This record gives sequence, structure tokens and C-alpha cells, in this order.
Amino acid sequence: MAVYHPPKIPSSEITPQSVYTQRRTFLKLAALGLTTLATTKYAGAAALNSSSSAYMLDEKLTPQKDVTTYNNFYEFGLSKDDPSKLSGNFKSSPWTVTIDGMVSKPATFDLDKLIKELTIESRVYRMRCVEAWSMVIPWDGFPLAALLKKVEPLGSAKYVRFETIVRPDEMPGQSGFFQSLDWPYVEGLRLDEAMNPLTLLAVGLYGETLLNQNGAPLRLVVPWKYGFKGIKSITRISLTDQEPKNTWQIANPQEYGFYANVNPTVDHPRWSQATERRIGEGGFFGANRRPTLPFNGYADEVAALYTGMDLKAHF
Ligand SMILES: Nc1nc2c(c(=O)[nH]1)N[C@H]1C(S)=C(S)[C@@H](COP(=O)(O)O)O[C@H]1N2
Ligand SMILES: [Mo]
Repeated sequence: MAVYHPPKIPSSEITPQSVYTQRRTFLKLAALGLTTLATTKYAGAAALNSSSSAYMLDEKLTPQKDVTTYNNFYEFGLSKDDPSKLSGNFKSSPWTVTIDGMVSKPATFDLDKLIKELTIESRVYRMRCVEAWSMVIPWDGFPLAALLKKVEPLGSAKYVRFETIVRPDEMPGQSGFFQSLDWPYVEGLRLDEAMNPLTLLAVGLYGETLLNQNGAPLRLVVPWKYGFKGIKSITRISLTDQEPKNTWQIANPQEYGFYANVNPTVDHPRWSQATERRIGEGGFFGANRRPTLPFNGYADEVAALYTGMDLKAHF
């Protein structure tokens, strides 16, 4: 039965906008609880009460304008405003995602079909970039676990490796003088992290289809880890028994690790991680800094994944 968790978005924040793709139509309907999947109508307070409080947050949402113009997406350039300005030629539809490696049923899925099959949920997550800024974002997506279950991971699989698409013709940062990282952008999770119910594959935010700058049409959201784990425009997911080397770790292993759990007590070699700047909130100089929380505030949900591990060594 499809249970849709309603977005905690004040209706004043949702601006009507022309509906120009099937996917967008779907998300719009989903936001209203009107998808065919949800002919079982949204059950109101009952659904709210049954959903984990970790999926909702009593913090002010970061304005949609900031979420869609202050971005990191090096495939489109290095400045925060490059992705929104330089991603106009990127074609995010049609889209397929291939799942291979240590699974019983490897498959290539058409994303539009997948979205119709799986239940799209809305969740408000606190997001923390390794650069010490943060946002609160209302995501729309499905748990990564729901997709992985379809392909039946083998008992030998221990990690999940993700790859971003490579399209230098559409992504100016993948060619020419913007060249900065090795492509494709790669990320990884331990299988138990990937199966955690908090781990989301997002297809939208603020009730609308993802824009290119936010990782259209499919991106990872792991709210207890630094933002760079949230790989965008995913085209391939591989199950493996080897810890994947992720892009930022390859670029600079002294500064970026595999785990990247948000941890105010483990500083980046060049700056403190104890506090963060909330994007979209005013305040002169240090006035809008707030303390960073262990596991970004999701310790109750995920700290047990790391029992017995030295988180200073596994940063
Ligand atoms: N493919 C790809 N994914 C990426 C990045 C990138 O450069 N390329 N940047 C990461 C970083 S550092 C952050 S903080 C988040 C930012 O996501 P947002 O722009 O949607 O807030 O995306 C992550 N995913
Ligand atoms: Mo980041």
C-alpha cells in the first residue's frame, strides 16, 4: 500500500510553475497525494504519526532560491553559482540507471517507470557540507533500500558504489579549462549504510522535479554524512566486496575519507568542523553560525552503525 508522507512545506513556499514533463507531472501529483499509486488516499495524521520523526524537522527550510542557486556540482564548474548557470544543456530525460555487480538480478531501469513503481516520499533533512555550511531541504524520493531489494544483493556484497554520468558535451566542467576532478564522480557506502531507512535517492525537492544543478534526475541523499557523499546524476550503481574509492578521497586522501560522517570533534585539516553557517539566514560575520551536531543530528538513527570504530581514523 502506498503511503505518501506529505511535505512539511508551507503552501506559500510552493510556487505554481508550468508542468512540462511527465516526471514533473508525477511529482506534482505526488505532492498532492493524487498519484495512481496513492489511490489509497493519504491517510493524514495517521501516516504522519507512523513516520519517523527523523523524516521531519522543526527547523526553518532553506529558501528554494538558495537550494537551487548555491550548489556544488563540479561537472558544471567550481563556483557555487556555476551549476545553476551552466547546466542548461544537460538532458536528464530519458534516463536509465544500471545496477550490477554482486546482485542476483542485475538490471537497467528506466527512471520514469521506477518512479511509478516505487513510493515517492517527502522528507525534510538537515544537510551539512564539508565546507561548513548547511541547509534544510525538503526532498522527494524513495529509500535506496527499496531499489536495492529489487536486484537482490548477494551475501558477499559489502559495499555500494555509485557513478555519475559522463557527458562532456553537456557538462562544461568535464572538459576544457574547468577540468578539476577525475570523471566519473564516484561515491560509495557500506551496504548497511545504503540499506538504512534514512538513505534516500532523491528525484525532487520542494515538491518539484529535481533541477539539473541539484543532480537531476536522480541523486543520493545521506543526511548524516558530509554533502560530497550525495552523488548527483547517478547512472550506475554497483554492489561490491571492496570499499570503493570515492572522488574526493582520490583527489585528496589527507582531507577526505570514505566515511565522511558529520563529526564536530574531527576537524578538517584546514578548518574547524565544530560550527556551521546556515545558508539563507542573514547575520553579520559569525552571527548565524550554529553548532554542528554529531552525525548531523541523526545519531539516534545511525550511531549504532559505527559501534567500536575509531571515527578519527575512519573520517
Ligand atoms: N556528481 C557530483 N555530485 C556531487 C558533487 C559534484 O561535484 N559532482 N558535489 C557534492 C557536494 S560537495 C555537495 S555539498 C552536494 C551539494 O548538493 P546541492 O548542490 O544539491 O546542495 O552535492 C555533492 N554531489
Ligand atoms: Mo560539499
